[in-house]
Amino acid sequence: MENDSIDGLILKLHDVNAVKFGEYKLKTGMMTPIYIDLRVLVSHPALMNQVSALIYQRVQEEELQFDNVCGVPYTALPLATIICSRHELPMLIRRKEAKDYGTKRLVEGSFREGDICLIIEDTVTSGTSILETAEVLYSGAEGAVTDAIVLMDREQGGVEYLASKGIKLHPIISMFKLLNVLLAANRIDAQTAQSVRKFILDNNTFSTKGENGNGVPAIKKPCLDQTMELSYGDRAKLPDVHPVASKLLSIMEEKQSNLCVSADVTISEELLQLADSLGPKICMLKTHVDILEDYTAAFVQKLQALAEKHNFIIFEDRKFADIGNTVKHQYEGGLYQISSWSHIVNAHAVPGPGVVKGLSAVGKPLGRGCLLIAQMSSQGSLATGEYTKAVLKMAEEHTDFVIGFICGSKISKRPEFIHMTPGVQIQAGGDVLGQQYTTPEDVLYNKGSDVIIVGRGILEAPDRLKAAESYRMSGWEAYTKRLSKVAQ
Ligand code: 5BU
Repeated sequence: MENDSIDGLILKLHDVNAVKFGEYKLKTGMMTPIYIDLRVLVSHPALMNQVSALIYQRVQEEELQFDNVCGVPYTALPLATIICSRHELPMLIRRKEAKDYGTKRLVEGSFREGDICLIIEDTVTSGTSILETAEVLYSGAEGAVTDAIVLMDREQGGVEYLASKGIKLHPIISMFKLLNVLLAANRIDAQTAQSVRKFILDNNTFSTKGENGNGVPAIKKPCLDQTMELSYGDRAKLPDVHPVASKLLSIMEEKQSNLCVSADVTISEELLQLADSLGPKICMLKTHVDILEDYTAAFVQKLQALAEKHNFIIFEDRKFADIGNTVKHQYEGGLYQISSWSHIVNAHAVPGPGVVKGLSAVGKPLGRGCLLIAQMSSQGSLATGEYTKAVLKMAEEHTDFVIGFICGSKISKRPEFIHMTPGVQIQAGGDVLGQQYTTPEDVLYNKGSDVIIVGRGILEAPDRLKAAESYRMSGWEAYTKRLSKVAQ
């Protein structure tokens, strides 16, 4: 599903007052700082059509199999009607009350035993309305409802609750996405977005401990000693943070980007062109200068000028791994004179602390920073377990030069250290030479890393700029979601 069309829809929903900020009471009795009122949609036919088309698009993308469609009354009922009419699908209507004359049916429309019904809903908080509809439809017959599509998921546990009842919920817009789009468009301020995020995470309605006895998922109590994770901007201001780390963290906050592009191209002109076009989307550009066929000193000058113009950090992924004296020469001299232009370099810890000392002798007076390779993204990497722990210890002993790690997941709780993760693509998988990919969401939200490093995910995309924006957006969404996560 195209990100652009979802973003546009979110703004339109805000235009027509379907999304409101303030103090509202939900059906469950819970007070909420954000209210989603999609009943207004019926007054906006173009929007009705757009929403119906997006729902149907999801049906096709997921290749959902079903015999009938039912919209949860009332808001989703006309949406289901449009979809069923346009695509000639049989529909069912659920009555809210059984009529007191005639057949007393709760469901209108014909269905046979064994039929599967797709449910369409406008907003989900806990998921109970969908479950109730599913129960009414086939008098609770198991397996009769396998999937439901919802326009707006408040991300308060509905997906998990329905999954526990055997129903897969497919949300079109999630709360965190909505907040990020409205924030990026200056429709809401950062404080509002943050308070809503906190509310959503504190008020998850799904508890794995079970239900409260009447079919309503138990409300998980927010813990009292919750601590919020520091934002990139706050970490930039910590008293002990290294100047290069501080600069990078400030850029990340300002540009709302935790994306580092790995510019693995072999012609310098193409690299410069990449840096110029993707510059506004990234916090950092990673190079392998030794793969360039036409490296010149003039090239690095141009690259430095672009880093200034677009405000990004340069990271030469040199992976130093020799004795201190040798890496000192490799860093400072030779053809590339890396220390003169690259803000950050990285090193393997395998030679022992001498490698850091050698690099530091050159880089520290220039105000440069270094990342230690604690883990690698490649299959069968030996940098695991005790080795990773030893790398962490080495970093802690050299905080005047080491600013963080290349790693798969967060390995240090020190907020001054920055965790950067390569092997990232929108779809998990790998290449034929052992590279392994995880998603931005997994890296930033689940694994707690700070920066995603993306090469071919962007370089091989038909539209590199569009791909970079899509990685930036998903990276930022995952980070903001994590930021509000209550510490366990
Ligand atoms: P890719 O095209 O997104 O797979 O490129 C990943 C880049 O990150 C590439 O330049 C690698 O050299 C670099 N990399 C990596 O993939 N895995 C690692 O563990 C380290 C660096 Br360290």
